[in-house]
Amino acid sequence: MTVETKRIILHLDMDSFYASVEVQRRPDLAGKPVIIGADPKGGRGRGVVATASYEARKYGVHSAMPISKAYALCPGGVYLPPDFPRYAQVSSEVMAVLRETGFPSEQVSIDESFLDLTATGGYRQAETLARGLKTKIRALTGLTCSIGIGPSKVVAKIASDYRKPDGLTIVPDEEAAAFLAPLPVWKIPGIGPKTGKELGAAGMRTIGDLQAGLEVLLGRFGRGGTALHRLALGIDESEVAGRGGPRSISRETTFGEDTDDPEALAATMEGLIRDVHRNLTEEKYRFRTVTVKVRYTGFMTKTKAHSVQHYSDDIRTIRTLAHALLRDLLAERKIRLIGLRLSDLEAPDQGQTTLGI
Ligand code: TTP
Ligand code: CA
Repeated sequence: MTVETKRIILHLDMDSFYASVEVQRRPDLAGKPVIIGADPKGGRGRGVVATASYEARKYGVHSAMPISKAYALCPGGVYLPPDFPRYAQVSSEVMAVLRETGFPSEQVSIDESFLDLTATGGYRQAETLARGLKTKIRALTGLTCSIGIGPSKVVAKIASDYRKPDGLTIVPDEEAAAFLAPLPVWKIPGIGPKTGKELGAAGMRTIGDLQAGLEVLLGRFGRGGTALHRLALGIDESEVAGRGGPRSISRETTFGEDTDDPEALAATMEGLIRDVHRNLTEEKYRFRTVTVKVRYTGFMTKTKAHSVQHYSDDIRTIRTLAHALLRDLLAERKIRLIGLRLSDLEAPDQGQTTLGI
């Protein structure tokens, strides 16, 4: 018979990350609405908002919103272009603090990571560790983060988002289902607008509705319904992978005006190649897969990828593949945006095992 150990999982997420990094190095921006993203060009700019400070969010500005809309909502805001190398640097400082705890950690984005704290022995010890992390990250970087602790990744992630900024939310196993019940269904990672709408049409708006609706979920989603029902109860067996580091490195550029000029496209791609390669070598990673994304006039988007047999950090490999993939994606239409991603990454310390404590 196997005895199931109850796990204690922590999820940490930096608060308004890019914007906070900018405010940190320019204290005169503190308390102001700060918006990071494309140049608004007095309201006629193209491209989107990467993130906004909490002050700017009060105006309704948020990530992925067209920059022109952000400008209409908040013309008095401070608009800054992203400084990716700086954010990558701060991110690695934060992630190093998490790794130094010695507990298994899994970085899931530039500013988010899970830790498996089961070995601390209890929620009280996990809470002490979480407070220590907040203090250390603040002392080192000047930034705040929000932390959730729970019995699974899904609960920890939803809990870290529950009280922001500078939050700490602890949800022990026996409270997980009741904690989740009143929250809207889209708080569950993976439920996008489409599934959210479909669930809403079936009368399911809160996670509690999902908890009580196994029959309906099975009818609508088949076996996927069981998985969704379990997530709604906070049950999620997925493990903290135990490896740090990003899953991919990517950059994209939106053109000021849609273009089909091969030279302009190639020149822009060259810039993206250098950026992702710089980031790759700074992190001492190697990649196996190169993906090019193209968004055509009218928003249709296509991607094409190619994987090489052996891990590489060679800029010439990236260059050859990126330009070839881009050529394959050229169509009769003009292009609004191109992007480049390196994935299947190998971390410098991959292969070494993480010590439990
Ligand atoms: P998030 O963690 O989603 O957002 P955030 O840290 O800015 O704010 P919050 O306090 O709500 O966590 O994303 C982390 C960074 O990733 C964010 O600072 C900017 C970048 N980002 C984009 O560039 N585009 C996007 O659409 C999103 C969501 C994030
Ligand atoms: Ca964040």
